Amino acid sequence: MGKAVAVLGSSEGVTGTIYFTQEGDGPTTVTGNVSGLKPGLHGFHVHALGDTTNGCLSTGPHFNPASKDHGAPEDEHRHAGDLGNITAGDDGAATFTIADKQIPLSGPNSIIGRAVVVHADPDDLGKGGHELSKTTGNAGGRVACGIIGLQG
Ligand SMILES: [Cu+2]
Ligand SMILES: [Zn+2]
Repeated sequence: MGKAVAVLGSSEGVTGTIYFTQEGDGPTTVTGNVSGLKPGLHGFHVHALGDTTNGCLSTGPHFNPASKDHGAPEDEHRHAGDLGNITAGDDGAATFTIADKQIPLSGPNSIIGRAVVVHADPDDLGKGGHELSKTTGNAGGRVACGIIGLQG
């Protein structure tokens, strides 16, 4: 069993911890608790770089080893890092479990050492018709992020 964790950092009062587990070559299960969000949907992605020297801005674009357009998690054409949206309740807290096959914890497309990012706005999943829909889902600012590290 592979295990990883990312502790979110934020300049906007968002806190949270995201856990990743993977059994063999199976899907990776992502479980998280994030608080301090505005209620509603928030884009949630793996970004390419584990660099937070300039806050979440320096985590680079969505992790995209296959050079595809942005999409929904269930789409064939998506970035590997496209995990869709998480939903915050009226209390600003989001608790979620996501299973995904494109974010392994080992091998050439491993997400270890990259970053998980929570956005200010909903991810339109590539379908919003905005000029940013096919690259970022027009999900707005990066309100929290954390580097994904292996866990013992
Ligand atoms: Cu993102
Ligand atoms: Zn994307």
